[in-house]
Amino acid sequence: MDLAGLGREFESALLQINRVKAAELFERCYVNDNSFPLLERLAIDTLERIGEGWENGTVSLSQVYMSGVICEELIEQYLPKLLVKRKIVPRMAIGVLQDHHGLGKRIVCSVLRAGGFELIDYGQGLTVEELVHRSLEDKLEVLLISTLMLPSALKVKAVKEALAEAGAETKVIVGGAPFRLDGELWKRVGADAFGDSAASVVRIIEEKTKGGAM
Ligand code: B12
Repeated sequence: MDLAGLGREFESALLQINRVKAAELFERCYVNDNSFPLLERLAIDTLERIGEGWENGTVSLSQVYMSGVICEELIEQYLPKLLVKRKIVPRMAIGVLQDHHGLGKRIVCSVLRAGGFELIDYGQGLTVEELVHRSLEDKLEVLLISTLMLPSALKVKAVKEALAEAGAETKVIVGGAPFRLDGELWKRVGADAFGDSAASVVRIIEEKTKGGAM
């Protein structure tokens, strides 16, 4: 399959807000190997290019917004639905720090749930204080933080420090565009790990928690 060509067609369908065409292309990508990671790649790479188009003035904010909405609808339909056995350890939650880019968080959340993991969804637009308070209240072992904007990503440091001050040993795993663009950023903000996609999350959690036992 010519993934680059499919990506260009998908981008054009999104920019024209053509849901039918976008769905048809998504399905074409899916039937090729029945894998979620490939669909995830198609959505992320395309939205990234659209984001760049917005940055250099060739794409409007409404097109960016509608592209995000359409991708969200499509991904929702294709998320892996095969639940095996629920894993209740580690105690885990996910939230978007400061900003309101919720799609990545939603995907990570759904992929983990589809993989049998229990996790709490704290939602988006959270302050450092809210995130820390809820993590302590829920006695989390793993806190997943998604951020799409650099100022929000830098706030992870404050979350980590506040958790340490409170004596919590919660592992903080981060993801989102700023961490993908700067491969060392997660270390600078004191996170315990970084994942570049939803597909990578299960492996990281298993590594960080030795398969659940902390
Ligand atoms: C769609 C989009 C929007 C939509 C959001 C719709 C929604 N419901 O989420 C709308 C139009 C609303 C929007 C608004 C804004 N946006 Co915007 N947006 C984007 C865009 C184009 C795509 C983001 C996206 O949805 N990607 C697809 C998802 C699936 O990918 P993802 O989030 O990266 O998640 C994947 C991985 O990163 C990973 N992952 C994500 N989280 C986590 C967490 C963990 C723990 C792990 C392990 C993995 C993981 O797994 C996910 C699945 O694979 C990006 C461009 C980009 N390069 O990302 C800009 C971008 C993020 N936006 C940006 C900006 C500036 C804004 C606005 C401030 C614009 C404005 N002036 O109003 C507002 C702010 C809104 C707010 N307060 O939060 C900038 C941020 C720049 C910066 N350096 O900080 C970007 C980078 C665009 C740009 N190049 O300028 N945006």
